[in-house]
Amino acid sequence: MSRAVLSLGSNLGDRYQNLRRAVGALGGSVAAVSGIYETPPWGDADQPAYLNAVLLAVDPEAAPRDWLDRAHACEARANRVRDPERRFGPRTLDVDVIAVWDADDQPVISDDPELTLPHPRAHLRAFVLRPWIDIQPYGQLAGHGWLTDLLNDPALADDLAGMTPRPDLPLEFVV
Ligand code: PH2
Ligand code: MG
Ligand code: MG
Repeated sequence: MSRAVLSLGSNLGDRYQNLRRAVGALGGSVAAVSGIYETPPWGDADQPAYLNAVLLAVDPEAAPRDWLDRAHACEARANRVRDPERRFGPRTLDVDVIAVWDADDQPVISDDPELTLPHPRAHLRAFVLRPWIDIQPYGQLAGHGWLTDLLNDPALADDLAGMTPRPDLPLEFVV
């Protein structure tokens, strides 16, 4: 058994369609999806606004590495376009593995550079934490604590204030 929190982001092309396709590609493993938020670009200001969402996926068979492979497969299906020169630059679809729990419900901790768990910048990113708390109100980020506390950090206040919920763009009815 393995559970994963994945974050979805898009700021190129049909952003909503790109997120819907990602949820569709993950299929039956998707257990919960957040709302979509329109978010100002983080890390590299010179790019369009993102649509972001977070989902919880469950699969009794999946090893941590399988979640990364599935994330990459989603990106490939969305014909991911991205400038390799810009680390935090624009992209059609980004699917990041934020956190994974093992069969005993323990958080997986890993410093593997290809799949660092939990995601090393998740605690800094309102565009991850805010949608995540939609689906796990009592969620914790291993090594950093409760999502509620992280979201109350004044360092995130501006980013949170800049986010707009997009209830006009539902994700939960994707088939
Ligand atoms: N992803 C990035 C860089 N910056 N900013 C926002 N708001 N949302 C993202 O998903 C995002 C970003 C690269 O992964
Ligand atoms: Mg990313
Ligand atoms: Mg990524």
